[in-house]
Amino acid sequence: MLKIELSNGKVYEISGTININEIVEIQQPELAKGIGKVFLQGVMQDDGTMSNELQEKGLLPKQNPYGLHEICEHINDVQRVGKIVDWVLVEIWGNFAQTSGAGNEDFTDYDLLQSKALLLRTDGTMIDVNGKNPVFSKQDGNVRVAVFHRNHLNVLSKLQNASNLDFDFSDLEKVEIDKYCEFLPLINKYGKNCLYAGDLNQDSMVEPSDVAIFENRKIKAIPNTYNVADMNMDGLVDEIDGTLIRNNFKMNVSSPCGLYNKR
Ligand SMILES: [Ca+2]
Ligand SMILES: [Ca+2]
Repeated sequence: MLKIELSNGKVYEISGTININEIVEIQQPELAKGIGKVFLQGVMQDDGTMSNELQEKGLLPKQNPYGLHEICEHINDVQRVGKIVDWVLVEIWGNFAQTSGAGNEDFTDYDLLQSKALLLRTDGTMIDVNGKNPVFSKQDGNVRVAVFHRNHLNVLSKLQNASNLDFDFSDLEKVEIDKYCEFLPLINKYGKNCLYAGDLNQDSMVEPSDVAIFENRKIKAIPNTYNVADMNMDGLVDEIDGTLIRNNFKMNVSSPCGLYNKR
């Protein structure tokens, strides 16, 4: 009896005789492992971890909110998947080229090479839907890693070798700084460098249109739902969220990804 476990978790047993000469080795694509860490301002707690209140309330969606294929059937089951804050989106950018007339030449033009929806744990690490460290197809040359969250400002890594991806965004040294923005792309909260809360329309800036979306959502909000305007992720849209977005809006923060975001 031969037992085979597939990457989707299904297990098959094969009985009978297998002719070894008929077995064909499948060529696996080269893979690049990624080590990722990111913190979100809205859910930081004073012990330096993030809240998983949405998960505790059973409000996290099985289908990721970024339109990708990843699904996690048991996302709200702490015993099975651990403490999960929310979904995040990780993109690998490469083939950078200058274009005329724009400012930040290093990422003015690029190819979006890969996208993955990952699960963000309360300690800031990111895992795939099978609970493993994320793995990406290997690329040639240098790449940047961008991390997006549905109601926080995104972040972009410095150029790095594609074979061993490092997107530990708790370390400011690894983060691309926008030379046209007077603020750093991360905000320190409880000792951790965090993504800014408030980019509800995902245009890589926290600006008046985000506040308008918040106000509109607040009026219509149904308690205990998964709502983009719920930045502290407690299941409610109220003035705790409003204060977060207004404080960041006054700072006019933006991300280097912003002007060149291809999604
Ligand atoms: Ca925005
Ligand atoms: Ca809230």
